[in-house]
Amino acid sequence: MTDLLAKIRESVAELDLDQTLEHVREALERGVDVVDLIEKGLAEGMRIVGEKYESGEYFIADLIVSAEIFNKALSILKPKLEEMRKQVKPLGTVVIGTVYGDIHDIGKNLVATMLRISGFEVVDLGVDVPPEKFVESVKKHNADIVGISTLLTSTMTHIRDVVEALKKAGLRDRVKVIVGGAPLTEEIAKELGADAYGENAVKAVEICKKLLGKA
Ligand code: B12
Repeated sequence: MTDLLAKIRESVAELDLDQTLEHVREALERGVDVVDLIEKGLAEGMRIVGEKYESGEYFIADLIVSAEIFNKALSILKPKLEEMRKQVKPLGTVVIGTVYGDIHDIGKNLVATMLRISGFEVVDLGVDVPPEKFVESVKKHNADIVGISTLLTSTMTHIRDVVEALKKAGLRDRVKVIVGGAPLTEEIAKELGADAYGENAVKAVEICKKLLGKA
C-alpha cells in the first residue's frame, strides 16, 4: 500500500498523467484509504512539483499540467467520495473560498472535499473571492464557519479584510474563521484575525469539528 502511494506521488511529481490515473485506479481497487491516497499520494506529489518549480526544474506550464493531473485523478475518486458523504451525519455549514488576488484552488478544493465527506455542508465560492462575497454567503447560508485559502504571500493579508468585513456586518461573533495555505502559520493566522489555522485537509476537518464542539 505504501508502495502504491509512493508511485502515485512520483507519477504526479513526474507529470505523468497516464501512470497517475493507473495507480489511482489500482489503489481504489485494492481498497487503499481514500484520505491517504489524496493526502499522502496526490497532494504530496504536488508538493514535490512545487519544489521542482522553486529549484528551476519546472516552469509555469508544468504547474498547469500538474493541476490538470491532480483534478483528473480526483475525478476518479468522486463516486467513492460521494458514497462516503452519504454515510455521515450533518455537522454544520462552511463557506469556503480562495481570497481575492489569488487563483490557486487545488488545496481549497481538497479541504472542501474532505469537509463534505466528513458531514459538513460546504458552500464553495471559488477563487479570487472579495470580502463582501464571503459576507453575503455567510448571511445567505447561515454559515457556522468561514474557510479562507491563500497560497501567495502577497495575498495573505487579504484575510484580514475578510475578517474586518465580517465584523462590520456584525457576523464575526457568529462564525468561526479557519485559514490555510502554504505561506501561513498558526501565528500569522492569529495575527490576521482568524480563529484557527489548518495545515492540511485532514487537520482542517479536525479543527472545524473542534470549533463547533463536535470533535
Ligand atoms: C499548482 C500551482 C499553481 C497553479 C495553480 C492551479 C490551481 N488550479 O490551483 C498555477 C499555474 C495557476 C499557479 C499560478 C501562480 N503561482 Co503557483 N503554485 C502552484 C504550486 C506548484 C502547487 C500548489 C498546490 O496546488 N499544492 C497542492 C495542494 C494540495 O496543497 P496546498 O495548496 O498547500 O493546500 C493544502 C494546505 O495548504 C491546506 N490548505 C489550503 N487551503 C486551505 C484553506 C483552509 C481553510 C484550510 C484550513 C487549509 C487549507 O490544505 C491543503 C490540502 O492539504 C505551488 C507550490 C507549493 N509548494 O505550494 C505554487 C506557488 C503557490 N505559486 C506561486 C506563484 C508565485 C504563482 C504565480 C504568482 C506565478 C506567476 N508568476 O504567475 C501565479 C499566481 C497567480 C494568482 N494570482 O494566483 C508561489 C507562491 C510564492 C509566495 N509565497 O507567494 C508558489 C509557492 C511556487 C513558488 N515556490 O514560487 N500556481
